[in-house]
Amino acid sequence: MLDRKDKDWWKRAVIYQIYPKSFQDSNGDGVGDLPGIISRLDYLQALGVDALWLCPVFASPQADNGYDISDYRAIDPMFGTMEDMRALIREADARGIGILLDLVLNHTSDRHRWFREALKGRDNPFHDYYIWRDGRPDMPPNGMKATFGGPAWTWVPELGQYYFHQFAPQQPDLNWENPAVRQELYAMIRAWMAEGVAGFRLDVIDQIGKDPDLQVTANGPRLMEFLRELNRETFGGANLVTVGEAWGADVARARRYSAPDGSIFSMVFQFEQMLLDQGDSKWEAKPMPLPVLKKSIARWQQGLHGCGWNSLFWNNHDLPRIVSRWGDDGEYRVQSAKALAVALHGLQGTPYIYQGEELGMTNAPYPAEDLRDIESRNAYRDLRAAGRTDAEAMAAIHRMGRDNARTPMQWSAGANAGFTAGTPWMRVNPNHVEINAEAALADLDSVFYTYRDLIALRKRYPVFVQGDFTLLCPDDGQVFAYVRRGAGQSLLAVANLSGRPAAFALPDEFAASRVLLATQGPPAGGLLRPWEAALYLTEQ
Ligand code: TEU
Repeated sequence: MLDRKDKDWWKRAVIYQIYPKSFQDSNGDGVGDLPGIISRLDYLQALGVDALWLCPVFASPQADNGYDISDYRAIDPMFGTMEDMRALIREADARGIGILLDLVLNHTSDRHRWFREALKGRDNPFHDYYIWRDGRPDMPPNGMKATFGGPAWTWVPELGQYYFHQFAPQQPDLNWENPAVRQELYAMIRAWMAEGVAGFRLDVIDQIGKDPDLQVTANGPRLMEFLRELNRETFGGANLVTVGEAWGADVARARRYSAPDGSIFSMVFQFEQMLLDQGDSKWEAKPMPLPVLKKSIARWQQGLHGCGWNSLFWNNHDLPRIVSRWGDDGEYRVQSAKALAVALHGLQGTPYIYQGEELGMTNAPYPAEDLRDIESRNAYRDLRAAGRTDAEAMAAIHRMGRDNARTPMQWSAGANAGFTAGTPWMRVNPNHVEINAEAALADLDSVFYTYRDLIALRKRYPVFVQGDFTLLCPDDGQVFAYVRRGAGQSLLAVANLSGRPAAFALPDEFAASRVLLATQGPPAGGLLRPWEAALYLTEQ
């Protein structure tokens, strides 16, 4: 068990991400909830994770599944009560597991009291909590587009003004230029800290310094100033884990965000690797040769070593399932899920496991009427309007849509995968009869145990946390292999990320090494089986 009082405890931690709506329902309303999470803590403890990041559970009209918050200080009744949250924090803590809350500080719901007040008039004290520009109904201030489609400006006839929203119109952006806004948010964060949370994930945090007149959202002029103030006024010095979501981060920026002086965050989520297989938009597929992915990972590993900290993830609630994306969700599902796990968990940084990843859960190619996500629904409309056929639009959504990750957690082969006794808010993937936690726990060869072993190894061998990074065979199109050296140990990670056998010669340094983990029995030497992966260790 990690002691969260230790400095930088999160460098040794593995964090599990929960999408609360889809994790476990306890009361039969078809929606996951906090008591449901509590009932699954033993499972998470068996896996060995140190903390849980919960996607937003605050009061919300759910236009964007909780990323539209109407009260930051209240739990949405759909998820439970404040008492349930306290019980979750307590029960998780008893198992050595901390709770991370998801802070959405860039925008609120349009149903938040601040926005409803703001709508009452230009002289209302809350009006300046949001970003307004005068104009005419047919002439927005500029052509900025919202992430979920349509313009980023919405007209309010009563005020004769537009408000700015980077996401849906139901998600008006807060005006960070207003010190009162910042102080309200800091006070709210301090209140959650007082409840004993272990840390925070900060949604689209690199957008808070935006300048809509310059058409700049990420990395705006006052961003670093706001981030330092946020740190100082809240979690700075509190030994919490903080991870900022930063789509706009390059290596240099990530170094500043995660600087060892602790002045901003523990780490950020950056998305360079996640953008490599897409063209102009996520709906356009682009081939991604393996060397491109490897070199990108190597640059981040080396770029932050000793002067920053990486987060490691293949999945989250916005991304398609990794076995379907870069693995093989058919014949080699189990083997490819394991190989991808090994490839990621040997790296330096804090690994994140997204619910169901430890089971090798796959994408869910549902028909249009089963789509729940605002982004996918809008994308379908926009792709059709741009001349794509129904089949083309659906293929793009099936490949990249966010609902792939959001189907209910597959606990068992039973009705609704054991997720709910009622009607699930979103359809359960029919493959739960084969892919589920009960089956995984009963099978020592399952993906679950590879994840469990990887988590345990990270705790046991300091090279996982401290080692540097050297990429082997950078141009090999099948094998991802690298060496980590540090703390008197050398770790070799090898993964055949293809469905064909691949040649790989063990480097001399590892001739007398120990196999820490092998996904397909003892490695044969010289030739890797399809999707085979292994970890080797030598100690000086
Ligand atoms: O995501 C940020 C974000 O930019 C995503 O919308 C991303 O661009 C998209 O999924 C890729 O097409 C965060 C949350 O993780 C996401 O769930 C929210 O919808 C979004 O912010 C708004 O709060």
